[in-house]
Amino acid sequence: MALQAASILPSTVSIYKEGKSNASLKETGFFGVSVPNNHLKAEFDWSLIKSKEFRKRELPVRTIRAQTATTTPAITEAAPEAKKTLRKCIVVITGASSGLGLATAKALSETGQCHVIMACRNFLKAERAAKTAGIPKENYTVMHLDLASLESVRQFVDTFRRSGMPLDVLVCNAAVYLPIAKEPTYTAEGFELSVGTNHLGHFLLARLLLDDLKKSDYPTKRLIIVGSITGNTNTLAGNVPPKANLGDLRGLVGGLNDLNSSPMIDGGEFDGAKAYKDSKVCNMLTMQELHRRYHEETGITFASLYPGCIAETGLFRNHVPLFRTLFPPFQKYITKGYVSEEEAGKRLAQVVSDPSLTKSGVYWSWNKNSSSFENQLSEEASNAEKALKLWEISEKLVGLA
Ligand code: LMG
Ligand code: NDP
Ligand code: PMR
Repeated sequence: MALQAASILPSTVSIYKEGKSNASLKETGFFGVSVPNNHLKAEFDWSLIKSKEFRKRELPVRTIRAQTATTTPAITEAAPEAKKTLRKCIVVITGASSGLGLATAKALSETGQCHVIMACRNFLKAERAAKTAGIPKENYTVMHLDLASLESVRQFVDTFRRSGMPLDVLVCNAAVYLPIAKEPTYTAEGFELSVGTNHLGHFLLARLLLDDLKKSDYPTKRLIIVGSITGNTNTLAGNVPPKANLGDLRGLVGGLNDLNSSPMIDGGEFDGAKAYKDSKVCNMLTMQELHRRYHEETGITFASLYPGCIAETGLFRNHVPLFRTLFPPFQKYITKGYVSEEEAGKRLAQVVSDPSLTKSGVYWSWNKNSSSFENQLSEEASNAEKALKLWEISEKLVGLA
């Protein structure tokens, strides 16, 4: 049995049909339906989302019926029991003020079925970025989050909860990359900045927001942590020095600063590029540990991904100008690993809302035809023992244990 968008009522929000296999849902998908955007803009009252009454009130809905593929029934024919109504999906994206995060927010907004919380450290920049990207006001909210401060992470969680909005998807996307730094810099709590921001800030955020995700009544709840090929030493890209390596995590145990031991997880000398790649290994290990601990109990889908080499994003803002000039053509014409921000945003948006990507514990990648597939992680990035150790040390560092 196939699903069809049988009736699109004027004030529509979203479609969903529960209890269908991924295979059948795939045919329609969240992206497969044309949404009358102007209706959404005009008629969706986003203050409904904010209100405490949110869960009680029924938002305007589009209906979809399960039926055989050939007939297109009139709206009135829809049997009440076959109707499913759904509010907008509330998606928190960290670092949505540029690059992948912004492109994802835009792609999700364009479905007309999501409201994005842009969790950003620079409020004005995020507002401007959303405006420039053409994201309609009713499809996003900017909230302050500085992942380089655990206090800010806790404050963000508090602000979000006070907004009264449910949480359906969390996307841990923000990152910093400091390839030419000679000396380490630190987060507010004194952790080396790359691992402190990319891993520890997100670790605390994910742990705290897990409770909110559990409470969501949305049909699919997801927690996504952006990974990367460069953290995976089973690839060519992952073998460009310096290579990721967490070692026995002695530097992390010491608190990632050179007062106690070392700013590097493995206890070695500071290297900004390695710290970034190590942080990506942490992101991928954390996703798997979350999956092992919580997937069965909560039904939440945990996923990571490599969206492709988005060679023109702000991630390379700290690299030497020559690198920033040569890197995009190198990736386009030599490695052929290049993707545009727009394409990468669509990929991450799939992991957020495509009904066919609900498998948990997966590291998604895309092939040359832009089809998603489950990719293999390197030995270290899939080491369950290391994931557990990382989890336990991280929870001590962020004050959860
Ligand atoms: C280092 O900087 C930092 O010092 C280090 O701390 C760490 O951060 C590291 O992993 C990150 O980066 C990078 C440094 C050396 O780069 C520079 O400082 C200068 C920029 C060099 C540009 C690097 C990009 C590669 C450009 C290749 C040429 C591109 C031409 C493109 C045009 C295409 C048009 C059609 O960075 C390096 O590690 C680069 C090493 C130097 C390589 C130079 C030769 C490259 C040849 C490319 C082919 C490689 C082979 C591979 C595969 C494919 C086959 C077909
Ligand atoms: P960008 O630099 O464009 O985006 C990073 C975002 O993170 C920015 O919005 C930035 O905010 C935000 N950010 C940085 N530090 C903090 C902080 N302390 N608190 C809150 N937000 C912060 O890079 P990309 O879009 O490329 O990176 C996004 C993700 O994609 C990262 O996880 C990266 O590892 C991953 N990735 C990127 C690839 C690529 O080729 N570019 C490839 C594979 C993975 P602000 O705008 O204020 O600076
Ligand atoms: Mg890499 C063969 C494929 C390939 C891919 C997909 C990437 C992705 N890179 C590849 C190959 C190579 N790179 C080769 C052969 C070289 C030597 C010339 C090379 C170099 C290189 C540098 C110097 N690449 C880099 C850098 C960076 O500074 C970037 C980095 O490591 O950031 C941590 C980077 C990247 N290459 C990629 C991707 C996706 C990056 C960005 C890193 C990330 O977002 O995780």
